[in-house]
Formats: sequence, C-alpha cells, structure tokens
Amino acid sequence: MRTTVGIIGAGPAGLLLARLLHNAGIDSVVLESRDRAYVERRQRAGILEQGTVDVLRSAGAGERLDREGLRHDGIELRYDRRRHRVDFPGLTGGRSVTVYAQTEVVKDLVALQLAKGGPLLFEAEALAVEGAESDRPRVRFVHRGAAETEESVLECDYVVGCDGFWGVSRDAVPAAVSQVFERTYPYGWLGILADVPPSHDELVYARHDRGFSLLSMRSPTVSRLYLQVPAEEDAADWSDEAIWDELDRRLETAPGDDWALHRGPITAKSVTPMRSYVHEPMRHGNLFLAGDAAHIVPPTGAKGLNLAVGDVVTFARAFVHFRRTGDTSLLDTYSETCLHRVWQAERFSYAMTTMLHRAPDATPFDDRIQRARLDRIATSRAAETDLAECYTGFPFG
Ligand code: RFL
Ligand code: PHB
Repeated sequence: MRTTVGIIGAGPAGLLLARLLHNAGIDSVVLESRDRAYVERRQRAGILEQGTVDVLRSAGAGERLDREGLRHDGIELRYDRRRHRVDFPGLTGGRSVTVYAQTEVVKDLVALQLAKGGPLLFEAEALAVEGAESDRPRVRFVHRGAAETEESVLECDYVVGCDGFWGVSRDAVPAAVSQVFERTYPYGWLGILADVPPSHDELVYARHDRGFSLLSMRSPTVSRLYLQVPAEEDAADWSDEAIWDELDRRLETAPGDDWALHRGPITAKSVTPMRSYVHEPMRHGNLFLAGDAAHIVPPTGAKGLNLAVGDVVTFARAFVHFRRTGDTSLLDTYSETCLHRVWQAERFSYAMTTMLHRAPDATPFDDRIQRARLDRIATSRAAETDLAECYTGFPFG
C-alpha cells in the first residue's frame, strides 16, 4: 500500500486531517486500531472553541454541529457558595464556545470520510513507524479488520502520528532528540453522564474544600458532571447516590439562592487521570506528531481537542503550501508554530487546575491563595478578560 500522507489514528486529529487533505486534493490513508463503534462512543471532550467550529464548518463537517451545537456565552465560577459569571463575548469582542460532544465530531468526520475520502481502515493497528528520516517513511501495521489478519506496510511520503497519548508514533523519534516535559496531578476526575436536563444553562466550575466539581452537558436532556477524586479511585466504588450527594455538597450556593441540582439516571461512570505532558519536537524528519500523541493537558481548561485541531490545521496549511509552491518553510516551522500555542494551553490548563482543585497536601495558605486568585478574577476586568480570552481560544498559528 502507498499513499502521500499516512495518518495513524482516527480520533479528532487524524479524521480532521484526512478531511482537510482530501479537500485540497491530497490523498491519505488512515489507520485506526479500534473498531468504528468504539471510536464513536469514547466519551471525552465537550467544548469547542470558536476557531474549532469555524474549521469544522469550512471542512464540510459543520452541518449537524450548526443544528445541534449549543452556543455558550460564558461560564460560572463557584466558590465559597458564591457565583461569578464570566461573560465571554463582552470581554473578548464577541467570542464564545460551543458545546458539541467529541463523540459527535468523530461520528460526523467518520461518516464523511467513508462517503467521500481516502481509505479509513478500522482495526488496523500501527506497530511502528520506520525510516522517519528518509523520504519514504513506512508504517508497519496489522489489519485485524481484514478478511485475513495480516501484517502490512503502508509506504508514505509523510507520516502524521495522530495516535493519542498511548500510540506508537512518538517512539519513532530517537531518544537523543526527544525532550519530555511532564507533570502528573495527585487527583483524577470521576465523570458521569446522566439522563437529566442540565441544572444550569452554562458550565459551572466549582472550587470547594471537599474538592473540585464541574457541571457540564451534552444536550438539553443529558448532563455531564465531574468530581475530583483521588488519582487511583475506582468508579465502581461510587454509588449513584454517593455521586449526587457529593455533587450537591460541592456545588452548594448561598442560603436563599434558589439554584438546585437535578438528579437523574446515571448512564456512564469513569475515572480519568490528570496529566500535563509535552513532547518536543513535534516533528522528526518526515514524521509529524499531532494532538494527544504530542501533548496532554488536564481537562480543566477544555483545551485538548482544540489543540489537536490546531495542530492538524497547521500541518494541512503547511503541506498544501508545499504542494503548491515547493516551499518547505511552513513544514520546517511546524513544530515551533504548534508548540507556541501548546504551551499557552499548558499554562492555562495548569492555572485552571491548580486554582480549582484541592491537593491532598494543601495547606491553609494554599486555600487562601486559591480564593485570592478567584477573587481577582471576580473583581478585576483585566484578570477576567485573560480567562475569557484563554478559554475561548488561542489563534491557530
Ligand atoms: P485521540 O482522540 O486519543 O485519538 C487517537 C486515536 O488513535 C488510535 N490509536 C491507534 N491507531 C492505530 N495504531 C495505533 N498503534 C494506535 N494507537 C492509538 C486510538 O484508538 C484513537 O482512536 O487523540 P486526538 O485525535 O489527538 O484527540 C485528542 C482529544 O481526544 C483529547 O485531547 C480530548 O478528548 C481532551 N479532552 C477535552 N478536550 C477539549 O478540547 N475540551 C474538553 O472539554 C475536553 N474534555 C478531554 C475532556 C479528555 C478527557 N479524557 C477522558 C482524557 C474530558 C475528559 C474526561
Ligand atoms: C465536558 O463537557 O466533558 C467538559 C467540559 C469542560 C471541561 C472538561 C470537560 O473543562
């Protein structure tokens, strides 16, 4: 098998890249280790930046998004029983975000790719990227989805590793040139889906002495909520009632405030660890890394999916420019361009995480600093504007 751009992974990064290249008349093959149903059901992100929405729309994947996506003009910060709303358009000159689940983005992109696009092979697991430094890099893979399971080779001009944090493409960068910057947090998120209308029309990020919680949503009838829990927690140890009771405690408002948390049947429950991670550089020879394959942020800033989109937009622009002009300068600066945006997202996600979560070893001093940071946002238009700008998104390179 031969193609121009070999893409490993059919998450949002790989699928969108295949779309952008197809629209520019460049052929690609996507290899995905899991089956279609698994990829379309994996519960993850929910918030799309304006720039992400614009890209999906112009790539031809905006039809259902425009119909079903929920435009959000702000978030609420809740702490010490107080409620502070951050108004995005008012602070950023009109920017907002859209609630549209990653599962739906993936479904839309898979359907488009299968209807009009290059090959997208499910149950095709990349084993290794070889010859990254040559002008003919190869992906060795095993196609379990084929009639007969067989090991094959995909020969490419370029390979883009969009295979997430646990993928294999990063391993093809020699240790001598790799640099990793990393931080793990001593807590995780217990996330639930519940068949109940959201208890608020915007997301609520809550700091509480018992730990962080987040009220989010998937649709007008489905709520998505998270609780900070110890990193090693087992979701099975939490009964539905214990989850709702804990959410009630952490989302408490002042006496006389008539806000209330609505309970409903919980349909999914899982724990996610929290990590910050950056691999530099994001390119080695003719291998490019994009999305979670190159970097991870803790979910508190809602940046992971949006970063993945930024990376593949940067690659597609650079590659199309190269194809039209023979000029490699944009490909040559791919890593630098992406990393600039990545580090801003790392900084913001770290700041949101440490402002809102209670570390197991937190001192009274740490608690006071968290409150002071929240008070600063609630009382300074400059501080609030910074949050609004970061949350609604950094420009794509
Ligand atoms: P993905 O989505 O992990 O896709 C990688 C794909 O590669 C496949 N793969 C392989 N395929 C072939 N051969 C191999 N050897 C392979 N190894 C792996 C995998 O099966 C998979 O299909 O990476 P991608 O495309 O870079 O997308 C990144 C996003 O998924 C991720 O950053 C976000 O989900 C992060 N995230 C959030 N991001 C946001 O922008 N906004 C949010 O609100 C948000 N909330 C979240 C999140 C992530 C969460 N979890 C579970 C980590 C909330 C949570 C709870
Ligand atoms: C989600 O709805 O899954 C979600 C929203 C905001 C975040 C993280 C996750 O910061």
